[in-house]
Amino acid sequence: MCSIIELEKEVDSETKQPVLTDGFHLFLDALKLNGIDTLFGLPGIPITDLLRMAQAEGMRVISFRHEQNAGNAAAAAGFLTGKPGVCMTVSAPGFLNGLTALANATTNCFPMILISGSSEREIVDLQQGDYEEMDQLAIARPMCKAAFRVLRAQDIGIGIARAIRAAVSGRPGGVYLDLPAKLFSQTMPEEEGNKSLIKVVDAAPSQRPAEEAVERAITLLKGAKKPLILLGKGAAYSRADQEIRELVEKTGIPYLPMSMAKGLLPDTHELSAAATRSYVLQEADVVVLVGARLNWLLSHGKGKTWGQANGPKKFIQIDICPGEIDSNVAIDAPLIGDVGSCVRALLARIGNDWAKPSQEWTGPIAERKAKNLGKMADKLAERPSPMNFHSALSVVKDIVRDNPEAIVVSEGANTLDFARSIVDMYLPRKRLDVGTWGVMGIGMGFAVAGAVVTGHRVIAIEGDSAFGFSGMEVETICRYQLPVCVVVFNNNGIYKGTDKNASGGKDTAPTVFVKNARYEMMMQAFGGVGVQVTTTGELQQAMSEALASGKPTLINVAIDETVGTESGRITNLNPAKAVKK
Ligand code: FYN
Ligand code: ADP
Ligand code: MG
Repeated sequence: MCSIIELEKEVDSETKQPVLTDGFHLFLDALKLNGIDTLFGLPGIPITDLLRMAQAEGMRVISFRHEQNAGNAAAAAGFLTGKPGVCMTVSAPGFLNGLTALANATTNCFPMILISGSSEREIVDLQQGDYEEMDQLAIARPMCKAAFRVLRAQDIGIGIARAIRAAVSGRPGGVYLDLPAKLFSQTMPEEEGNKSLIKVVDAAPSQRPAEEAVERAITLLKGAKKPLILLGKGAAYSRADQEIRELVEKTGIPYLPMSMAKGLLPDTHELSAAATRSYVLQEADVVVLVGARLNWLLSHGKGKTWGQANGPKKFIQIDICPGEIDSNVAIDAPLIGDVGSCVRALLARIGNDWAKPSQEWTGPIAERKAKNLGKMADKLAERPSPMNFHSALSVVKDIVRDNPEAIVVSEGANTLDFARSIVDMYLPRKRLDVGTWGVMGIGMGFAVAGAVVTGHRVIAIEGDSAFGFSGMEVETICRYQLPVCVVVFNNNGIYKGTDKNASGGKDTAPTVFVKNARYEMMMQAFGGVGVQVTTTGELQQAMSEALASGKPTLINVAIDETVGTESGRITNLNPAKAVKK
């Protein structure tokens, strides 16, 4: 608290009253003090005026049509910038709409802060039926990395500081900050209020691995005959791009990028083993996990994916989270720290005399890779009518090659899976997709964030079902005139468009949509460019024009409705029909 003398400095010359500040201003000042200049959200009680004031004070306020998309945008902004993305929602239903994005951010290790207005504690705790009454803090806590509530104006600074540090330190993740409506109108002397604000120092400190851990890893790697480096989205997020490239190229070890690590090295890199994924996972004897978890996407590190018949693998795991080690299988050489510090520590022990893997390992990889790339090239050259996923994606592949700076967003089943192996990425942190959960609905939120925080063009490669989850945000994209090109792979349904209602009834099958839906008219409805295409030539022209103009564009691509596979490449996750009746 400040002294009387100090207080006198703040006295208004006419009224002789202390100059006051309030919760609204303290909240915005705390965000700006910490370099947060963009808010993603949806106005409503009690945050409407707050968003107006934020905009009036020069912050970018991106207003959405559904809070889940605003939350996804904040999460993607966190991944792309390394600073926590901030999503603002109203209480109860708005908070709940943002919760899926908060949980998804936490699962993906993206730094994001969900800030929701809330009802008054004294009414909520007695369950007296307040407007949008909900104990939001209790509900959020299990879904995120940390959760706080601020009740007093003088605590706003510490609340924002704690939320920022929790979101980005260690393993990044989602944080919830609960602000009851009454907080914003609380006043306090301005100078005291300013002193209560905290500028966070070194929010995500580097964490160096222990010497003996580095030694252990180097010894294991030196003894490997068939080493493999596996890059995860944690490696992409770490921004240790040069170190990672040097590790691969100095050791000559083949690498496999998980989907959001694509582009850390160009997918065309000679040491990429992406086109021989099964072979290298089964045959490798020492696997270096770099910011990648041995979760379902990697068959939990066991079973036929890993060719157990060839004997147990040895794992070196670089991760900032100690609790991740041994989560699925024993890790022989854990390296706890941030990717940059860990890789630099390894590089310090890798001299120019490092023995690169022998031809016995790299030879079969190169052979299989050439064969698979050849088979893929043949498929991509086909021009069936109607188009299939391969022919349409061959066009997208070339457009992305010619626009390597563009952000690529991808969601769907077949659309997602085929795009992952067909559309090469050339630069880090340019691909945003369904991530660890495989969640649908991230598309337009991620696309808006990509355009807003990078200023680059965005290409959203969308299954028609996936697009449906967040499609209303095309209005948001048009409203802010964002350079987003949405490419909807329209095969009339989920997986395909030919399922039949087994009862013979008049309802369509659960996976089937309106035939030849005119998605492009949604973009036209809001002043954007909408195009329906039925050939690769038309698709190529529409995408080229969209990338050149930067106008919000939706291209509705007619895809053969018979060609999809149930759940794309994870059809095995569907439970077997046990009893045939
Ligand atoms: C990869 N491949 C290629 C290429 N790239 N062949 C030729 N050229 C290129 N460029 C080969 C690769 O070696 C594999 O063949 C195959 O193509 C598939 O590669 P992919 O996609 O990398 O590997 P795979 O087996 O699908 O990976 C498993 C997975 C992945 C679970 C990590 O399927 C995935 O990330 N799925 C996400 C699913 C999801 O979240 N869906 C959203 C909900 S869908 P082989 O080596 O012969 O195996 C709801 O229904
Ligand atoms: P992917 O699905 O692409 O393999 P995951 O999301 O499974 O990637 O794994 C990311 C891992 O990276 C998480 O275990 C997380 O703790 C870790 N991680 C995130 N950021 C960093 C960082 N800067 N340094 C080291 N590890 C990190
Ligand atoms: Mg579909």
